[in-house]
Amino acid sequence: MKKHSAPAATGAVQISTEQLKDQIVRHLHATLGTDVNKASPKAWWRATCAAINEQVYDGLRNTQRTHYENNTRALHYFSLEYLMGRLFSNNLHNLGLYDQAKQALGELGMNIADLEDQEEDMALGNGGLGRLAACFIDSLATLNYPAIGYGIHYEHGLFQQSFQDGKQIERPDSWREYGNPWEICRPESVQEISVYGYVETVYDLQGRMKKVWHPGRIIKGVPWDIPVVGYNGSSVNVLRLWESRASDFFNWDVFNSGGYIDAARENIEAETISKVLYPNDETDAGKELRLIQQYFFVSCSLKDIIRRYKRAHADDWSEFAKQVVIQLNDTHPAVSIPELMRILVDRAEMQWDQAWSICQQVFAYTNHTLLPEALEKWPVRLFEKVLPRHLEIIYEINRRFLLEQVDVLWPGDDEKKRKLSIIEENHEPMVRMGHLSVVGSFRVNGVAEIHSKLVKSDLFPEMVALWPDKFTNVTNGVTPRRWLKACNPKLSKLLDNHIGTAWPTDLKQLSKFAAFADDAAVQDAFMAIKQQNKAELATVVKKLTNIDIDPHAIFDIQIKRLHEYKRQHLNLLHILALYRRILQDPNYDMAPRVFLFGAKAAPGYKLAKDIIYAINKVAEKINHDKRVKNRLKVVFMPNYRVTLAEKMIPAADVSEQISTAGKEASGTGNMKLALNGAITVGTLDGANIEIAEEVGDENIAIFGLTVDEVKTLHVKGYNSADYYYNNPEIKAILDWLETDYFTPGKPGELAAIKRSLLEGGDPYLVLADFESYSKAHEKVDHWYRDKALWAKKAILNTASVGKFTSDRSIEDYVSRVWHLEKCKITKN
Ligand code: Z16
Repeated sequence: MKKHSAPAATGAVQISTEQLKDQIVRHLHATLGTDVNKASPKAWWRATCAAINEQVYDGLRNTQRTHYENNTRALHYFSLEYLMGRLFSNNLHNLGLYDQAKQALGELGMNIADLEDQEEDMALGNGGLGRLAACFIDSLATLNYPAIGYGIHYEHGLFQQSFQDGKQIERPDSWREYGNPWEICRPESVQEISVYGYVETVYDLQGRMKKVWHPGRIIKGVPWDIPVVGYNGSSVNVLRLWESRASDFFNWDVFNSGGYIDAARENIEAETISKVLYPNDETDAGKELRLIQQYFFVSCSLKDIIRRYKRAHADDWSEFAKQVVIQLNDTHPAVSIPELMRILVDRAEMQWDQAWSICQQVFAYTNHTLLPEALEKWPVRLFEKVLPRHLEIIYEINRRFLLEQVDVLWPGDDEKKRKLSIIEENHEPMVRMGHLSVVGSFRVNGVAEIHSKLVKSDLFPEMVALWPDKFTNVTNGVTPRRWLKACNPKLSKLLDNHIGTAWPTDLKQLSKFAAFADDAAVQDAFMAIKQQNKAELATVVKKLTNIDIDPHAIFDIQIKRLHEYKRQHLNLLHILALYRRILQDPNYDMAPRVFLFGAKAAPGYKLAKDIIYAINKVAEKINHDKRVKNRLKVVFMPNYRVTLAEKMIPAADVSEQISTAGKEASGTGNMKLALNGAITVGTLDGANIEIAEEVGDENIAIFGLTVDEVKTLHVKGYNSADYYYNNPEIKAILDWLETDYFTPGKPGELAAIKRSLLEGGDPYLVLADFESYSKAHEKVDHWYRDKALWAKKAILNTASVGKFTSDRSIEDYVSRVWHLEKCKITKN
């Protein structure tokens, strides 16, 4: 076996273990007001965070000074969501101090893992889109790109999930109830923003028309900065999150007029804006508060950017588009486009054409979904009430677009105008945020090859005809620092020993590991690590669910938001099929399997909650059925979140990526699982297609209809009942769900799933893909029985997915969209 000694991380922080111990103890005394012999684990955690922050803040100061001195062009990432998880071990790893901190704490009598567990997840996001933003800001800092993330400082992140008799219960997430050691309040940078009111048309002395917005409400935005530490002591960038407060100015007014109670009420209303994250992924809630959230953070952020720009350029706007690029993470921040127009035209008194030219050089838009129910539309009526001036500006953007673009390419074609108009003219007129984003951006990207193709062909074909070069692809990625190095330390060590230690920032290096795929000793080491990770997960499962699972069984994992298109119910039907086969044939031969789920359902999504309930009820029955003889176990992990993902992913044998082809834009869990050596059972959808290309057909179990076949089937007319009547196994399983077998004394409780698949027409083609899915699982079962074969496939998965580092995604954005320069940070 080739050995590489780990070189001292080049840019890593230099500090001795003794110094680190001293810092921790000093913070225990001076920051926490306690002592080594009586400090709680929480106090130890906070003291250690404070010690870590001493190193972080050095990097932060150096980074901000270097960027300022070099007058760098910077990327501004606008996102309603950042799913950060915990920062303790992440910051230590990126500073190169994890092992040292572990040692220091050990010598102080503390276990680092216990301290890590003191931290609440920072869950300011729903799922893939929010976690992508978190991986991207990690990569931006690691690659030394000047960048800032802007978002909302939600008081409550994504709800906490528990189960009561198998049903999802939501409780509020109060992640910072007792403070958050990673954030810095910056009162010197507060902003004020306006909403509501009316627009007045006035004429100046030269007779020029001007629009004056008289706002109805003024709200204060208070910024909280979270330092984002690059790997190996590179840059420390900032995530700036805005918290809403009542404006002092406005409150005094009401207060003085004697309206004390009214003032208090306005306070509450202002603070409501950043109170809670909307828990819907991929459905447009369409609520007034949500629009205000979007506008609030966008307006604060643009004013922040402009304030910084003006420090160097005063009122000279000519350099603005050279210094500033803004990435819109989905359409959620698309109101940025009319807001920047308003600032330039109404405030800076710029000509429309010049302002529009700046906008079109500054904004770029990432599309994350094709699902119609996720595409944001705001009723014109609501827009007018909340942002009357912005609606006028959108009308003007639209007027010029239809006249100068659409009518030029398709003269007199009203049908084209109707389809392309930013305003949907129906019974209730709506503002189409996707159209606005495409029109206002210089680049539009999808998040995987197939998805970007479908964005062009199915979502915006006419926009492509107008601007063919506007559209591009950037396939998603994940940070290997969190999703391999930190979460799977044993596998990381094995990789260090065989391929060297450069892989965390150069993930293509993993391909060198392929040379060991047939090496029996490496196979054994690899599988022994998987076995240990599974044993550790089994302990977590026992603690959270009281279910005993066997670490020698196949760990088959589906972790993602609960959605019909993600087809957790297809997985469930297959589990029922296996159970039924076992009951019908007591000697049914299968490698023992544990099916693990992790998923939150949007609180208002009835069928998603029904599916959770069904999985829990089926699990209860199967797990207690002696006849199963431990061949089958089903576990629904409560409160799936980043921290739980970090424990499940390293323990996965099988990765379930089973969306209906064409529906999952990319997926990123698929990448994390393959990176940790899980074999994918998946459809040819999203990034699965690119994973299959990288790992090779023999190292992935692909099944189901392709995108083209799905389209053809829908055109032909899909009749799910055919599958029900023609496949006795499907019929038996669906009928089973209607009985009281899984819900004793309460027949029909699980019938909603059957109904959606039959009367509901099975819009996601679950029954059409069932047989092929079942076959794929039989293949996986056979592979697993051959230990060496499985080990080889698992190793080749880890070795082949270097493409899916978020560092590569960021480099793609830089060359195709952002055109940034790296900025090496100097120390002083
Ligand atoms: C989200 O997480 C995604 C799309 C969307 O419209 C809204 C939310 Cl909250 C996901 C996609 O479903 C997933 O395929 C993709 O990998 C992820 O965004 C990141 O691009």
